[in-house]
Amino acid sequence: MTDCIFCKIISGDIPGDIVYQDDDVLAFRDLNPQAPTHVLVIPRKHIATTNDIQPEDAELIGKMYLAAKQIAKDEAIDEAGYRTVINCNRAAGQTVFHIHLHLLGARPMGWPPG
Ligand code: DGP
Repeated sequence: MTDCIFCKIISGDIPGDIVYQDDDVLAFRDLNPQAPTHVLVIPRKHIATTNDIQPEDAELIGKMYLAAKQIAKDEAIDEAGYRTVINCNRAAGQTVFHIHLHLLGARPMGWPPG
């Protein structure tokens, strides 16, 4: 999508601090990190929200989690623990409408989240 910030990172039109990529998934550091490790894992396919995920996207969504697992290992936060979050729509705090898995770690985290 031409007006999507994350599609522009995928196309290289705007820069991203990319930490992982493959044919289906891209991951880059969040511009406004909420933890020492804060990476966004996105599908190359534009999907606006989790409400828009279709049955044929099931494997793609699984690949996002496999990428997150690999990145957590690379960042050495896998053993201590980390959080993965996908915000859906405005009440949950979604501001960029291209689904993204937040991978947060390297600090203690409370529950419930805000
Ligand atoms: P959410 O609130 O769940 O939609 O998260 C959107 C995140 O995207 C937010 O943590 C900030 C980040 N973000 C927004 N624009 C950019 C950008 O241009 N580059 C990067 N790296 N991150 C961005």
